[in-house]
Amino acid sequence: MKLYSGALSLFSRKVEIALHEKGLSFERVQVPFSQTRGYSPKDPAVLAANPKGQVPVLVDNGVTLYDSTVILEYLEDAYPAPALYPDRPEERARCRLIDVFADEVMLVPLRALMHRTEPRPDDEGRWIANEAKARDAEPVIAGHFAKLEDALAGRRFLCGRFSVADISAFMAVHYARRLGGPSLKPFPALAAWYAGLSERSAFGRIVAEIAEADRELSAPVDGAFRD
Ligand SMILES: N[C@@H](CCC(=O)N[C@@H](CS)C(=O)NCC(=O)O)C(=O)O
Repeated sequence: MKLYSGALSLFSRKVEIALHEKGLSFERVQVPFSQTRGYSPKDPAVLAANPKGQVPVLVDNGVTLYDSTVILEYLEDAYPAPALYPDRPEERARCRLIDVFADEVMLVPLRALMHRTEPRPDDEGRWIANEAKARDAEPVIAGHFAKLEDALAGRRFLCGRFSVADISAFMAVHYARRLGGPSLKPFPALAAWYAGLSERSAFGRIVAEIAEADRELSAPVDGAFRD
């Protein structure tokens, strides 16, 4: 199995956590990335496999797939144990909705924070304008944290047992923290869930690898991982 991945790609790291949780070994190809040039030059294999030219791309048993959500569903079908989706259709659907919430809804305000890991522009006005957008995005992220807090009320995991919903939501929360987003303090259930997942070996390993990639590739972010 081969995974085309990015060292700071939230979606690639989501797939890597799932592969580790399932105990699957894989060859990882890290595509080039820099904070100034983004994902370039593009790996020809990624361009051939994905019309969007994005990572992650998974190649396994003659199947080539893109999009982290599609890849996770394939992994579940091809390698069912341990399961990363609940059993009951309603719970499976809920789990998929949380995955979409993390990937597509939480990502929107998170994007506004991403300029913080880029080198500070010479033009101070540009930095101030970017930072104003980031500040506007922070309460939106806190609102998303509140939704996860509600979903976690009285539960250890988001969908009954540990699932893809936890992986996807963890990645969005982790990126918010990495990018100096809102504190988890007002959200005790979310904070406990986040701390508990961080102790799983698959998560701890990826969190450490992202931190190492940040030391090499990213500008330090004020307020990262506060509280
Ligand atoms: N919905 C896709 C999003 C993938 C995505 O946005 N990948 C980013 C890295 S996190 C990428 O390759 N960006 C490069 C580009 O868009 O050119 C997924 O879940 O895999």
